[in-house]
Amino acid sequence: QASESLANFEHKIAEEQKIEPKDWMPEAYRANLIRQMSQHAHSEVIGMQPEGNWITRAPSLLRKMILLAKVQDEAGHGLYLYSATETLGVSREEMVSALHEKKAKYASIFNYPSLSWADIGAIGWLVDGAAIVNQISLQLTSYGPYARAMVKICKEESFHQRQGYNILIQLCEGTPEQKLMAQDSLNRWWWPSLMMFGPHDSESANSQKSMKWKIKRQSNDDLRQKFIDQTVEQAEFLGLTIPDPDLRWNEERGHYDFGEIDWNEFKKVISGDGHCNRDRIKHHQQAHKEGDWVRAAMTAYATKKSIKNVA
Ligand code: FAQ
Repeated sequence: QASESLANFEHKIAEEQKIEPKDWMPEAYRANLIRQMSQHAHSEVIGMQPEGNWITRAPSLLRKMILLAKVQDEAGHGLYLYSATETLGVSREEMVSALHEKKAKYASIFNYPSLSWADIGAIGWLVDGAAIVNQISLQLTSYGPYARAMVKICKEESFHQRQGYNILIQLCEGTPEQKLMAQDSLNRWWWPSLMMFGPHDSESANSQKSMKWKIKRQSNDDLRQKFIDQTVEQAEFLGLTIPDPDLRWNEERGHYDFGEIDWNEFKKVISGDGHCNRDRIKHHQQAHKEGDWVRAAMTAYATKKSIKNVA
């Protein structure tokens, strides 16, 4: 029976068919998906904080409305992803507790502070830009609910990326001080954006299994290279300089060569010791606590409604 289920599962993976919530799946596949998807959901939600920080200080009503909509979209992405993860048999409470207890990670990038308005441009351009490269690839992931969530999320991220780039175009066409502000943001966000793709393939503990089961479709290094190749030209258009003296076109490879990432910094940030790790978790814990009454009211309402329906 068990070997038949496994053969069926492997056949579906080989044939590019989606695995659905009620299908049999190896426990390690389920656990790996819960790990990646819940961390993805946490990233979307924690990712609201650096931008939320600028809603009250956006330079115009229009920019404020756009930013507000974008941050709300991120909350929505978190919700799709939590719901998709729940189909694997884990509860939202368990996932949030794992985040609060620092057992579950979230994208390292959100532990950097957003210091200027230009950072909101850089987050949209680079952080959403990197997220899209990764998520386009995940549209083809083998788990159905995850793949379908990615389709909608990618469309919205695409709007986010453009709004960020648009902020930077405006700053780069502005005063010399504004252009300097844009360059300063690029200087600070470039390397952390490259870290979003994770460690080198040779160091990536989860990749082998994830690639075999088609949870991941392209490797960390391949996606990072794709992001760099498409972003260099965008920086040139803005007239900004990417802070990497080793960055140059390699005719033979047909890709840009680039310098080494500071992996010590990466490790430090993912182990909880970045600029903002403590603040981000503290803020989430506080907001979660303040939302207690909303959850209690919703539960009470649902109970009342179900009693009425029975009557
Ligand atoms: N940050 O073995 P691998 C967004 C961890 S969405 C923190 O290579 P894997 C939207 C990794 O978890 C951004 N931790 O891991 C937005 C593992 O630890 P574990 C989020 C990282 O899973 C924009 C360990 O290192 N996107 O930004 C990072 O095969 C603007 C070893 O690594 C996703 O989550 C990192 N950068 O590959 C929102 C996409 N990299 O779990 C607001 C889905 C690695 O064993 C504003 N996720 N680690 O304890 C993925 O594609 C993969 O999980 C990777 C990592 C590629 C991130």
